[in-house]
Amino acid sequence: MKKYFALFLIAGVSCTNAAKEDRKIRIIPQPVSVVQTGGHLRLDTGSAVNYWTDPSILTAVKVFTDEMKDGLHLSPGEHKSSDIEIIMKDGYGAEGYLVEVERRKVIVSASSPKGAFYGLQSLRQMILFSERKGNKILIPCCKIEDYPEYEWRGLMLDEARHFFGIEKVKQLLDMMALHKLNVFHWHLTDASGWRIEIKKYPLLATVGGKGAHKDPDGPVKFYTTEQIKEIVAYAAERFITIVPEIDMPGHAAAANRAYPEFSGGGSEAYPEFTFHPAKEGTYAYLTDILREISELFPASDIHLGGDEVYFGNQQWATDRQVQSLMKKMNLSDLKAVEKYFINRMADSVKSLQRKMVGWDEIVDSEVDHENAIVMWWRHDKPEQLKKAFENKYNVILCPRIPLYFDFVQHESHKWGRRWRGAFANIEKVYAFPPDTLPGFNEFHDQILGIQANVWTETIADDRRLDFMIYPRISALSEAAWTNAGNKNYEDFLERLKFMLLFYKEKGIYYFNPFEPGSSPEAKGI
Ligand code: TNX
Repeated sequence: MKKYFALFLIAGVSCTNAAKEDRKIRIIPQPVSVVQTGGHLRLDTGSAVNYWTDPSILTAVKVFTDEMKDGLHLSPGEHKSSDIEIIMKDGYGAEGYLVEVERRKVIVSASSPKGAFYGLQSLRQMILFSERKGNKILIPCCKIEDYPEYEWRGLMLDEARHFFGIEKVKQLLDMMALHKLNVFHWHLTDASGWRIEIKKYPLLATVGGKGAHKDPDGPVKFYTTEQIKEIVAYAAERFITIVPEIDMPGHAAAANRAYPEFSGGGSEAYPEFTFHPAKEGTYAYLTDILREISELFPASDIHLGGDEVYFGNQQWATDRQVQSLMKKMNLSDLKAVEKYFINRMADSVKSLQRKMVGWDEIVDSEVDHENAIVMWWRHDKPEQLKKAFENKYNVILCPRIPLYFDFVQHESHKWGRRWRGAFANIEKVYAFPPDTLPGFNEFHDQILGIQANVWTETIADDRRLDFMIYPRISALSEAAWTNAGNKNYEDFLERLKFMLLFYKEKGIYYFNPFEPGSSPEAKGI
């Protein structure tokens, strides 16, 4: 922190008592254009937000005013003289906005409620990170034009290996919204646990939900359908889409504990790892599950996994029914069986009027590119990214390095993954995506966006979860939102210092990249 910033707290909001010369505007992710016009606006605890011009933005305003409650007491409603005015009009795109801070008021203009919400989130950061005098907040007059670089700005949380629960997920959604991240990919099923209630197959949750990674005898933990609805609604109020993942045909051991009749067996290291690819009943069962999923999640996409099937498909080779399926369908090897399975389930997803998302293995299964989105995760296989592009898939970039947040972020960290020594420090996250990725320029239109994945084999509690997500989430947001030409790591770090204060205020145990020693590594397993 530069020395002229003395920190203090007002009504629960961290801010800076900055010196006169501090007229900076600090927003993460950095907007497209910020022009300061001189002078400042004073807001105080009685400031009002005027939204009567358009009731469609009611949710966006409500979330904003609730968020500001700790600091400013902004009251939504029809006020004669409004301090913050929101205007809906054409020309700002699906997610863009214009914020104009004048001496007497702020005007947020947008073409969609989502854009208005993002304008308010920028304003929220300006309020949090601006100079204060008593109960007055001085916001520099300015004009901010903004829209995102990528439409898919995702974060994935694996709650199958370890379960964190509603409150932690809501906090994560809050923090995603603050950073204008808009897709929460929820990894709800894996070998260690099945975390979502399915009415037609209740044992999935009550039997499959038992235990956690390395703790098979741990308590049963899952989300009820009511809880799922609550979280989906909470996300929607923050303009976040939740894309659920039901992993198949591998990573299915938890489901197979509940309904062993659909197991396709496993390997020594990965017992009961797969669904059975040759039983008609498997497809009916999984389609029923996806139907319930589609009723719970309004997202246009459902993630089917499709990764690492070879970890545990050995028994397919000797299974009598798989053998006869191979003969009948002329499938020459187990890769062909996997392809058959994925395409059957892709058809199910299509019949539910949804698009499938899958890990980059699905490229080899040649699912219809019109109905599938590929997540490129194997950073050691750039050729798979190229292949996805060449086969016309829309792609989300989430390579392990630097976007797997179960990888360590500092040389000194002991728990968590590395790849031949390499890890995922904040600078690499920030610099992503490099234009040297294969096909990056040629196929740029097929890149929907970027996503970080928080796998939790080594993350067993909230403290470590925080430590792995923060502050990399801030770097992720700028990587996803801000155009490459507008990114500047040094400047980001200056803004990040303020964001760290906000994390602290929220009780988040973040890693401090400025002083690694001040934030000892949270223990993993
Ligand atoms: C690979 S990413 C996996 C996950 C693990 C992760 C650990 C992917 C599609 N599969 O099952 O949790 O590595 O980093």
